[in-house]
Amino acid sequence: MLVVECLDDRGPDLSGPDQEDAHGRVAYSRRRVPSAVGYRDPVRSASTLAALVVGAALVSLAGSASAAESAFRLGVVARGFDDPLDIVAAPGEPRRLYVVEQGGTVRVVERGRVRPGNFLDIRDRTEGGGEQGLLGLAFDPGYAKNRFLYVNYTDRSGDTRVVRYRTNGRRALPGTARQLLRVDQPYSNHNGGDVVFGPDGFLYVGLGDGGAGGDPEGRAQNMSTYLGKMLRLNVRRPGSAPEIVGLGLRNPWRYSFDRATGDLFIGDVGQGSVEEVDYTPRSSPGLENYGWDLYEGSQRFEEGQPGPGQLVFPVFEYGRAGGSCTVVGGYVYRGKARRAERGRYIVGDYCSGFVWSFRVRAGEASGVRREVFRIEGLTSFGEDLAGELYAVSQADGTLYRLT
Ligand SMILES: [Ca+2]
Ligand SMILES: [Ca+2]
Repeated sequence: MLVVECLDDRGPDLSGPDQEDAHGRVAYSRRRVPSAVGYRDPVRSASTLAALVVGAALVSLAGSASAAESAFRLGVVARGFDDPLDIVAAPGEPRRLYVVEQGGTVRVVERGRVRPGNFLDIRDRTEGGGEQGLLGLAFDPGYAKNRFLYVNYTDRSGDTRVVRYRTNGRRALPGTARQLLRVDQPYSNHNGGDVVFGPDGFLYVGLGDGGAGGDPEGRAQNMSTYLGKMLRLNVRRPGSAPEIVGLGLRNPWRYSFDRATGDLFIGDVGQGSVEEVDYTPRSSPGLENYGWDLYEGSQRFEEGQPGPGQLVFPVFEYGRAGGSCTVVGGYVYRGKARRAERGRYIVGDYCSGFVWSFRVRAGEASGVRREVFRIEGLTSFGEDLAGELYAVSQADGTLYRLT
């Protein structure tokens, strides 16, 4: 029950998140729960003790903080955001950052100052709370000319929508909305939420398994649904069908491509004991099967036959020690401020606020290090045009820079 304690520390009303419905399955309500990414399924199996032991073993592999080794530091860029969930830079705008707020707004930060008003406002289309709301933003690689952006949000029925907007450079124009994807969400949780352009120019949309706990309808391994999948969309052909490029995902809240190599890193949120990062080199011919719900991390979770694709196990995983409970995938550092750190992948945990970094060598994590700082309520990392890294906290509404 470490999981629940983790949330109890930070929010109200965690009682009774799961109720058996008439079909004997766990029903997750649409009501508000206190975290965007951290709506944890209670540890409900008989193997709680085993899970804790596993967690302890894993975290020992995940490294410990050492001031001498840790290089990144945390600095405040701006405060006062309302449930910030994402940080994005736009092509052609080196001095601006865009901060996504869960309730349905996007704010602009320019030279460290938050511009008054909203850049985007879709509060009439979504409702923030729990794992729902405005969850992700991406600018078109050709934004400097075409002014297109893409958002991923849950609509007022709780279903996933990916919608394109055009902007006038100062704000997004509501009348330009064009829907690219809509996916039914059977439960309020595990909606994924990111939208990221790959080096191939496709828009990658990672979807969770639909929700509840333990993927009760077996969606992640079932190729006839988009839930539990990594999709890619051809935004130059609106209306064309998404392509499934990965399966076996539980809730890929944040993922990124290394801007230098094109390799893909996915932070996939675990069920009750293991948080994981999956690594897919750009050279992979696909199709990747990331294992859920047959595996949680590298631990067997359920018996059964896997769906198609090459089974991929995490390059990095950790357990529940220190109050960790929800992985927040980050970025490979490619900035200039800390040259010695270039090539390190940064990742953190929403509940414990721990941040780790490591390199990938020959397909394996090496030089795993826990940074000296914590970011309580960490919801996302971000990268500016120069490759410097940022983070946002839902706990204190702050945009940080990793310096
Ligand atoms: Ca869902
Ligand atoms: Ca996995």
